[in-house]
Amino acid sequence: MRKERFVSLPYMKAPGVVPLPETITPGAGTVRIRGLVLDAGDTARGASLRDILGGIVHSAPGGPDVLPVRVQVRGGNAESYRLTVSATGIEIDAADEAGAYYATHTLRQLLDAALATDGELPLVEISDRPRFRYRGLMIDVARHFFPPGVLRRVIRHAASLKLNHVHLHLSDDQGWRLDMPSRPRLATHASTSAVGDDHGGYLTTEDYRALVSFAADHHVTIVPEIDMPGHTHAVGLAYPELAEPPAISPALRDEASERDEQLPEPGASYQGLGVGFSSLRIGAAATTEFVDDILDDLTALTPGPYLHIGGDEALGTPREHYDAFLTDVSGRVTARGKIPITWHEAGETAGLAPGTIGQYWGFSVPTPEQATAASGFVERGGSLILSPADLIYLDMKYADDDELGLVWAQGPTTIESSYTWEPGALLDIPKDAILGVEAAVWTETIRTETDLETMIFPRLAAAAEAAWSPPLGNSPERSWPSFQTRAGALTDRWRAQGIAAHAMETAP
Ligand code: TNX
Repeated sequence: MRKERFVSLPYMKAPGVVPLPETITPGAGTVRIRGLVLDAGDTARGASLRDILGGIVHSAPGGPDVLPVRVQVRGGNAESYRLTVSATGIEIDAADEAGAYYATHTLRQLLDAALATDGELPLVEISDRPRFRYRGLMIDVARHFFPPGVLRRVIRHAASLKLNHVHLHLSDDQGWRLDMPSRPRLATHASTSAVGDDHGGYLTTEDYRALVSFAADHHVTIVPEIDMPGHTHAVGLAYPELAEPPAISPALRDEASERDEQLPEPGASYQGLGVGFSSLRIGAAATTEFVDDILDDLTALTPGPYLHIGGDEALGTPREHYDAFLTDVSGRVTARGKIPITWHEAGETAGLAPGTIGQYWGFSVPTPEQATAASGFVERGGSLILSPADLIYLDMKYADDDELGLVWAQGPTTIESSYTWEPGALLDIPKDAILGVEAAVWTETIRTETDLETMIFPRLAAAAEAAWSPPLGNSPERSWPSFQTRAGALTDRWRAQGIAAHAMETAP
C-alpha cells in the first residue's frame, strides 16, 4: 500500500529530502534496509560520513538487509554528487569532499523516511548540485549571546540542509562578542550586556578558532561581521574616544517610551531595541587605528575569504562621513587579501572597493533606493547575497499571536512565504550577480537555545531550498505542497531529537 502511495503522488519521489535535489529518477521497486556497511576510502572522510549516518552503520559486513555503501570522490562541479540506490547497494560518486558530505545527508534523509515507515528504501538515482555557491545563515550573537555549544548545534543542522556559510553578527550597540587580542577592553568592558537585563558574553579567540574548525569539518565557512560605523554603542564602553554621542531621533524617543526603555547614554550599556543612533568618530586618527587593529585580528583569526563590515542603519552618521568610512574600510579589507561584505546601504558609496559583496536586506519588492544600492555592487564588479527581510528574516513572528519575534518586515512571515519566492526575480541584476541566499536570525526577542530553534526550524529549510534547489516550479516536487510533506517529515524527526522546531503549516 505504502509503496503505491509514493508512486501515485509525484512529489513523493524523494520522501523526506530537503533541499530538493536537482534530478531524481525513481527505479522500479524498493530494497529492504536494516543496516549499512560503509566503504568511504579515506579514513577522515569515513569518520565524517559515519557521523552523519549514525547508528545504522555496522562495523562488519554481512547480515540480512545490510547494504554496502561505496563512496568515491572523482572531481567535477563543486559540491555535486550522484547517489544511486540499487537492490545490491548504494553508490555515491562525488565531485569533492563537500559533495560526498551532502550525498550522505541526502542518504540519511532517505533512510530516516524509510525507517519511519516500512523499512523499504525506494530504488532511485539522484543527481544533485547547488544552484548558488553561497548558502548561508546569519546569527546575531550581539543582541543576545549564544555560547559555542549552541552555535555548534546550529551549524551542524544548517550543514545538514546543505548550507555552507554561517555569518556571525559579532558586534552591535548592546554588546561586543569576540575577544580582539589587540583591543582587550572590548571583551572586558563591552561584552557583559545584552538586550533587557540578560547576560552578555563573548567568544575567546580559542572558542572562535575551534568554531571555525568545527564549521570547516561540516563544510561551513564562518563569516565574521563587525558592524561599523553604526551599531557601535558598545565600542564606546571600552574606548570612549572612538564614539560619537548618541543621535537621538524623534522616532527613537517615541519607540523607547512606547517600550518603556532607557535612551542610549554615552558610557552606559544599552539594553533597548533601538537602532541607528550610534556612530564611530569618522576621520579621527584613533578610529583608523582601531579599524586597523580589528581588521588585523579578524584576518589572523579567520581562514575564510570574507570579512563583513556592516554598514547598515548608520542613521546617526552624515552621508559624506559614511561614504568616506566605507570607502576606506572596504579598501583596508581588500588590502588584507579578504573580500569585504557590507549590508546593501553601502551600494551607493561610489568609492567602495571593487568586488565588495552586497547583502540585500530589503523587501521582496525593493524600493527604488534599495534597487539602486543593490545595482551599485554589480557595477563595481561585486555580487549580492540575498536576505529579503519579509521572506527569510527568521526573527519575524510566524503568526500574529506568537510571543517570540518581531513584525517590522511585513511580518508575520509564514513558512509558506519563506518558501514561495524566486531569488532571480527579486532585483533587476544579471543572474550571475547573485552569489547566493542567506537567512538571518536577529535576536532582540530570542533569548534561549529553544527560542532560537523555534524561530529557525523549519523556515531555514525553506531558505535552504531557495539557495540549493532548482527554481520553484521546475518540477512537481519543487512546490509548496511537496515541501510541506518533505519538510514536515523532517520537522517530526527534529522534534523527536528534542529540537524545538515550529510545527509545519498544514493544508487549509
Ligand atoms: C534590521 S537587517 C537590522 C537589525 C535588526 C533587525 C531586526 C539589518 C541590516 N539591520 O539591526 O536587528 O532589523 O529584524
